[in-house]
Amino acid sequence: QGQEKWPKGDEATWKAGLRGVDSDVPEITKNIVHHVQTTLARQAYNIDDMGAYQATALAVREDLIVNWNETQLTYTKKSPKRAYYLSLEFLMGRTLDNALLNLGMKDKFSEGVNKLGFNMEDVLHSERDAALGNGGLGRLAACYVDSSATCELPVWGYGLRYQYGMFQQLIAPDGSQLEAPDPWLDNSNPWEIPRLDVTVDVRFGGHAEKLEGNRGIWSGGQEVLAIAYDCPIPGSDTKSTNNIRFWSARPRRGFDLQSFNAGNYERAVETSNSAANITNVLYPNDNHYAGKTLRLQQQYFWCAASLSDIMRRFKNTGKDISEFPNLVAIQLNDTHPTLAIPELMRILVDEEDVEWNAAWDIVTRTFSYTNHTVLPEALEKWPVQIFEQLLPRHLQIIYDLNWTFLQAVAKKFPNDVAKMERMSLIEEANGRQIRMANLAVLGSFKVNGVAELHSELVRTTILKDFVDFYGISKFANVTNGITPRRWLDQCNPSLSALITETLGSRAWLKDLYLLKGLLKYEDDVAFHKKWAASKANNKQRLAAYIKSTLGVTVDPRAMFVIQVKRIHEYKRQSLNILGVIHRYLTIKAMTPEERAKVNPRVVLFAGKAAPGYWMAKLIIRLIVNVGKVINSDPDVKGVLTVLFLPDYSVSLAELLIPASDISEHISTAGTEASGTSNMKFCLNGGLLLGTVDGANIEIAEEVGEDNVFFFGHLTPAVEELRYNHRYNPIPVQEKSPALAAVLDNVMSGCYGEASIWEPFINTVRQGDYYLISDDFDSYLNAQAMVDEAYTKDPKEWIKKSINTTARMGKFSSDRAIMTYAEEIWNIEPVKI
Ligand code: H53
Repeated sequence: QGQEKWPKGDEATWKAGLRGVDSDVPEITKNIVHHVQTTLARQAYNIDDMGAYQATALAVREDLIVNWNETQLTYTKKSPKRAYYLSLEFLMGRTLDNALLNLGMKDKFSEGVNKLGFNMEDVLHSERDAALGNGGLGRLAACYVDSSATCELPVWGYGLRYQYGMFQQLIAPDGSQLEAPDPWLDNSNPWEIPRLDVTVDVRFGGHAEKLEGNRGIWSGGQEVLAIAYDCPIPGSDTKSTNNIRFWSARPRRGFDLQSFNAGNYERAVETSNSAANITNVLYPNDNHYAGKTLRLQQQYFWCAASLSDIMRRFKNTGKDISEFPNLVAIQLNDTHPTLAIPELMRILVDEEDVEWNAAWDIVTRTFSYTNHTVLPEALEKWPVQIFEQLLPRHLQIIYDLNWTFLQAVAKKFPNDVAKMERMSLIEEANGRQIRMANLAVLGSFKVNGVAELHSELVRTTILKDFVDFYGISKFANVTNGITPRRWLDQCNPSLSALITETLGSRAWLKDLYLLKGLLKYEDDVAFHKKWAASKANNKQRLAAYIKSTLGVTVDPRAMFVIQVKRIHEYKRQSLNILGVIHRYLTIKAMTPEERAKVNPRVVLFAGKAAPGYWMAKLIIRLIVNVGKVINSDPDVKGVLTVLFLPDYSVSLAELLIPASDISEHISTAGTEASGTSNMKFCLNGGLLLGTVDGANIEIAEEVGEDNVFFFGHLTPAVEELRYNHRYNPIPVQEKSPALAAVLDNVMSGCYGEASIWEPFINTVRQGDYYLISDDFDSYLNAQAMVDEAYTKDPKEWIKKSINTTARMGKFSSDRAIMTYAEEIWNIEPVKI
């Protein structure tokens, strides 16, 4: 601090902003100073970037709250049908920049912040990511709340306020992933409003008694208090401001008085500890079911609190309970909130005295369910035994529902015992388990997948029996989308400005199809120049970050190839790194003259592996170690650089995505439900290299197949290929000599001892469930096409890039959320 000037910025402005001083300093500046002075209890003389961020956030939050209040009052007065988005994950990232842009106040605030001696970029970067999610599913929820506010739809999100979000990823010297906790609330969170008066009692355990008419009484056990924290979600260029209500767990009573009086203090506090534990930590699994009891407790805690809150709000309308589905739609984001179905039954039957069949009618007109995966290891099945202990009344309700349901199945498909077994809510094999997907389908009026191919797979594979039973009309598709506010305007200011300048207004941000207007300039030389300059600028920005964090210099003139997403075998980062090794070996075998002709590449990876996913962690380790060897080999210097960027997050994505020339979305066909980062890269003018999977297919339909690089086997071939791997295996050497050489190279010890990599290499050599060996040559071929397209005709490449961005209109989450609103929820926009 020694040489720093205090106060930063203009002393007169600071003084004029103080309380009680009459001045003509702009309101915004005054407000920031006011928060420095009276909320943070700090002064011009000791405020740093973090303090400036906090004061600015508190000032912006006031505008959000005013709009929030107005929005909520309007909803209460008009009493429209509302939708509730139940999601165990909301991967929000940072809020300040997004709020400023949506409010249209970024320039004014930047000016104020500057006057006070701070740089807006530094202030924005002082904010910590809210990482209450793992990956695609959680980020989708965040995009959807942005879009629902922007489209002025009466939608609330419900989630959990985890004390610890997604773990921080560190890379050890040997290349392994290490995990550190993410105490994101330590600096306090200016974006949340604690509602200490909004609480719900949630019961666990105890016993359930059955009365006549399927009614029941649930009593005893332990009660946990749910406390609401609200987070305002501003729409873009509208007053409409929605809400996510996050629940936090507290012990019902300070501690158990009986144990306390009996002199057992520790035992007394134990109960309160276990209650508060419920919202301690986000489970770090993506696309994988782990079966932890505490996770089921989280799910029930959240469902019970949210439903009680929704019911209370409904009752305030004074309407008869039979009107519930006319005023309430509830979307289940994956099977995580499926307990809301038996919970609503319990509330209606046991507490509201609604007759069982009438209650079921209400329930099945209220819920709809989004499936996000067909991977068997991701499908939730909870042991009946855990239910007996934690949720005895819900178990009774599930049994009663199942009884009636299976009778109906038997009636429709007489003598098809196998079908009944598959459709039952209870799996009888390997210990009795409750199948959450079956329950979600049973209790919902609509079930949707998240991309055309995925929805088709849902209908023809995992839920085929249900389609036979209910008919096709219960099953729909809503292809995922992304918010163009965060994923272009905010993360890529130079491209956003160019688009606005070219199209003459910012209207494209709320009607993304307007990007088509860029096509007029696809051959315009001056426009090409500006387009390329924006990309170059974003690559430099990323290069500077890489230099400052990893100390590595990358050349922004090289082609940037990026694959960022959760590390998972089905996403095949392994295919990418094996392809990189092939490239490395190829270049090494070249003469210097030949090398000089190679298209220089910087290959970037980022993503977290679930802490318990051993193979995914091994793949990270391989990537890091291959990178070390390649990056220090003078033979390939300037031609090939390979880096694993640690601790992938929303904020890092915002830096990476605008800088890609090409990104990889290379899952085994039929495994990636949709993918959403593919949309983000393409919206930012990065081309796509991918398999014919998930939303890649629809992206290609929109931007044109000649503007994407497709490779690999198609979904219908996968089953037979896997069968052959098992029963008629062909050695890798025969299938792909190129791959065989790469595997041998890994096992030669040049990236670390062979024994380290052997378990991974064996998955490719034997079984090869994810079809690396089947797709490898086709992958190399696609990479060669990429090199050719990039080097042969740079103009053509820029034209492809412009075309890609211009044709991404379909993938706005505004389109997706309006489809949910119109075709599933039956809700309408409400003007504030
Ligand atoms: O959901 C995304 C999809 C993506 C899919 C992902 C997902 C999770 O992140 C977690 C669990 C799950 O079942 C699915 O893998 O393909 O784009 C949003 O729909």
